[in-house]
Amino acid sequence: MQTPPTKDSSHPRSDHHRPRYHFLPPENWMNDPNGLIQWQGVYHLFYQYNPNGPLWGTIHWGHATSADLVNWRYHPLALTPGPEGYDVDGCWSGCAVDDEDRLALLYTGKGDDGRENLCIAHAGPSLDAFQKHPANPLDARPPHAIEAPGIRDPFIWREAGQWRLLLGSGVRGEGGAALLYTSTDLLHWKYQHPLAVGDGSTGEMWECPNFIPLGDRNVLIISALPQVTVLASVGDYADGRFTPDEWRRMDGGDAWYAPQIFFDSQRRPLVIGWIKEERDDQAQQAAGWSGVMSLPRILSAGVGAAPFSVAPVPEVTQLRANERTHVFHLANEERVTIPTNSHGQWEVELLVDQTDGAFTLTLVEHDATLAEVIVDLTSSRAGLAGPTQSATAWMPYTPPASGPLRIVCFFDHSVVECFVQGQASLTKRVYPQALEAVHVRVAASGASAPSRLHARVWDMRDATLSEAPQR
Ligand code: DQQ
Repeated sequence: MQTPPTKDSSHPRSDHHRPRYHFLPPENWMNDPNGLIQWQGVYHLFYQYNPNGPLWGTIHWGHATSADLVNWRYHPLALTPGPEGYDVDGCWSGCAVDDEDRLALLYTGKGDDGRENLCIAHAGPSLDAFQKHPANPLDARPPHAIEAPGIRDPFIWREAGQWRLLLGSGVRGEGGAALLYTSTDLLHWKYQHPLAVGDGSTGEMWECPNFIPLGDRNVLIISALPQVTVLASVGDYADGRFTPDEWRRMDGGDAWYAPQIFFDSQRRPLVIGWIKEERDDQAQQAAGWSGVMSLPRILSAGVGAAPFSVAPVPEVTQLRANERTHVFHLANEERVTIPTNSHGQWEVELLVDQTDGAFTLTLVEHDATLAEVIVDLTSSRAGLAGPTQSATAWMPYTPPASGPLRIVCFFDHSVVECFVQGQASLTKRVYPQALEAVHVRVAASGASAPSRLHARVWDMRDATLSEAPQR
């Protein structure tokens, strides 16, 4: 069993753009979260990982655990490609389930023939060693006529005494698809039909499908290719088929991808996504690491215009320190700067008493814009712009029935995660040269009355990311 790389390479840690309270491995490349599960009280996060360098390739499953979703321990690598041909080119994304009291990982084996194979591995007693099943690769071919561009990223749940499996795929000439299979033993799978097929506007290939009940409806989440965008729709589920109401972006930025969702023991639907780098390969090579997980978020059924809501888990507040409060009365077209701190780790909460026009929260380095959250109060939508691009997506939110609008932004060296009214998320990467020069500037425009602004700023402590004790 390979162990995760030791931390003798100090240079990933010396990169001032490396986050300190978001999860990431000690070094090298990480992409999708996999196998999210709370097992005997402990949260497990597996992840797509290249132990050989900071760019995508030779994909293994890394493994970490947490008692609180904030502080994590690294464990030995859970899945390593090969030596069998069915996963020799990579152990791609998948999920974790309770297989009669054994932790089982269902994953995508990338075969030496280029095929994507459904595979299963079981944990030994320590949960630090996983045994690939001799029945691999499992037979989960869809009918040939579908001409699927891929079959990957198993997502599994129990229903009516059976296992149900979704594979991310597509139907040639139609669009992305989530294919539905059933099984009684996790080894033998029977193809049923697509749970849902897109009409082409949602991509040709759906990666990483996630499907859960949400309130009294269901929600399907997909990572659409070639757009590389996460879409979700609430809809009706009957007879193994899902009818979406309307596909919407799940995050208003372009950096958040391939999320996975799971229910914890409190029955909270928790979602973690991969926050990609938005700097080039050369910069990632030089840094020695790439990719970070979003803060865990809670998904809930929306109200009004927003069909679902996304908010950070409350556990994150344990990292807050040194609360500062600022109160401003902001005249129309006026802007003020809210000081943050010099070390690039902070959270700001804004309570905004403004009912029309627009409110903008701009992350600036000295005077230069790094990112801009624009809240259109008149239409109740929020967007995320960059220094050279305007907002690409507008996320609807339901305004408070009374009282101020609440905007929360987290900054962690190069990660920006903002949440509007605990409903709409906006995620972006920025790479400032001088962390001490990064501040928040707020402005009101088109407002019919001055707005009152109540701001709280906290320093955020480092999360603890440590090696698991040797057994
Ligand atoms: N990443 C994995 C695939 C998945 C894609 C490979 C999404 O299984 O479809 O690393 O980022």
